[in-house]
Amino acid sequence: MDFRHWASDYGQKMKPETRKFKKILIANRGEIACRIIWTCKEMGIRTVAVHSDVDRDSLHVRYADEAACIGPAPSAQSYLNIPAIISTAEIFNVDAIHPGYGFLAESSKFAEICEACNIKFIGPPAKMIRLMGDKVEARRAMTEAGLPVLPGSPEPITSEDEGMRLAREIGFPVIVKASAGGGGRGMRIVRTEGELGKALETASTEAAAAFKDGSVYIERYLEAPRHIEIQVLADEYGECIHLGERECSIQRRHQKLLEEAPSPVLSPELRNQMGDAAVAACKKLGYASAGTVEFLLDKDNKFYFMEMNTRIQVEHAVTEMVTLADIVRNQIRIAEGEPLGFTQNDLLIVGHAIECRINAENPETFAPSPGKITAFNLPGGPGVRVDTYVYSGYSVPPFYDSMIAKVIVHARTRELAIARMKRALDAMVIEGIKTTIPLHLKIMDDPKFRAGDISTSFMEHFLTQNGAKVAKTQAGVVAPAT
Ligand code: MV4
Repeated sequence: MDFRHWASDYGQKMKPETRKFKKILIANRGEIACRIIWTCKEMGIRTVAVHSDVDRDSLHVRYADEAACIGPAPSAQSYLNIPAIISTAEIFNVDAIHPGYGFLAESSKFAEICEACNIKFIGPPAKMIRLMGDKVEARRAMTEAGLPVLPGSPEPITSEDEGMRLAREIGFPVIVKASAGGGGRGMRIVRTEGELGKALETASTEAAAAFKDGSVYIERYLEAPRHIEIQVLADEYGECIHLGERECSIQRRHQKLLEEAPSPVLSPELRNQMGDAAVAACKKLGYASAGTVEFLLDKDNKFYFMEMNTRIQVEHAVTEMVTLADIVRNQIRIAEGEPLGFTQNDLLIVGHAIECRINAENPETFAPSPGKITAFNLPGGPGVRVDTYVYSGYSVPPFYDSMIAKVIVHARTRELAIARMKRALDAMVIEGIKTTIPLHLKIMDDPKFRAGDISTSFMEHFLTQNGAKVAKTQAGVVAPAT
């Protein structure tokens, strides 16, 4: 038997009673808080949930061994409230904090405060978070570390003249991006020279308002690329491996709707090339923990570094399905100071996984649809995983991200995974609120999706063809809340 793909069990060798971490605080809510607690339980680690006033009835609070209310509903006063979270960690005497995604997950300041308080931050070193948070610096560091990047400005733009000179050199179309940005905020696509001045100004104003940093830079704009990201795991001793890629091109206004692994278009050679490049760069930089290197892939299958995410991501589950690795377990083990314990050759990618994000939203207008869930049924059966924090009778609060569940399927081939997703979504019942389940069912039947013919423009075309009642926007103009 070939057990290579059970590489994720290397962390199991350490008995719970000899683990470094006895208790972890989860500084998050929703499905990811539940997901982290599930792994902690399997590792024999006690858990402390924190929650806002309106999250008392969330499943993460029930799953945890202990729980504390850290503030009122607005996240600025609860899930982003560093003093409340740190004092809870002190009172409950935890060894480490897992930040999940969003909220404080990519706050270098929070990571630093944790370390200063002798609480291990389950994530990369604070300086890595800071480096990757500055997109101009990240571009420079990754270029030096050997990753291909699109032609662009090596520094933030300081004047329109300088911007024009650079843009002419790069060649139109170009894209103006916020140095402190990411996720699409403070971005402008510029197709002609005449548009550049205004784009620099509006992008900078938007960035200053969103990030308190108005600096912007310019890059060559790729038309309808694929968004492909490489999951990496690195330990604190310089070992690093990749877990293959995720295809994340299907998104609307920079919110991903569904993700899959592997990408329908990557050859094994290109996967190795992108994976090895990501790993080499992480090793050079001294990265540690789980991380994701995001690339844009053009029509000629050339790839370019875009950003690096220093957190666990929503879509990590598709990678877990095709590798059998538990990424949260590995994050925790690495933070405990354990060596990775397995090599690239110990990892296999088996079959195909698809994840559909189920949001409490009107599937035609994408308007939020919070409220009470009056009937609830989850799909099961072979190859189906559901990560959720809601249940029958639960009231989805209006204050946070609208994602209430993730349905992840795994099957031998992409075609079988699509069939499996359809039957899973068909069996899923959520009444009392509107959800994006009907939208996902339509995508599963879309000929282009079924052919794997997708790019970051897929949803615009899909929504136009399906007569969606949503306002169209220039890609890159409107951005989500998180
Ligand atoms: C780009 C691009 C094309 N060319 N950069 C969007 C989010 C932010 N992280 C960067 N983004 C893009 N950067 C260059 N040089 C296209 C996008 C983009 C995009 C990227 C990934 C997934 C969806 C997207 C939707 C629109 C634009």
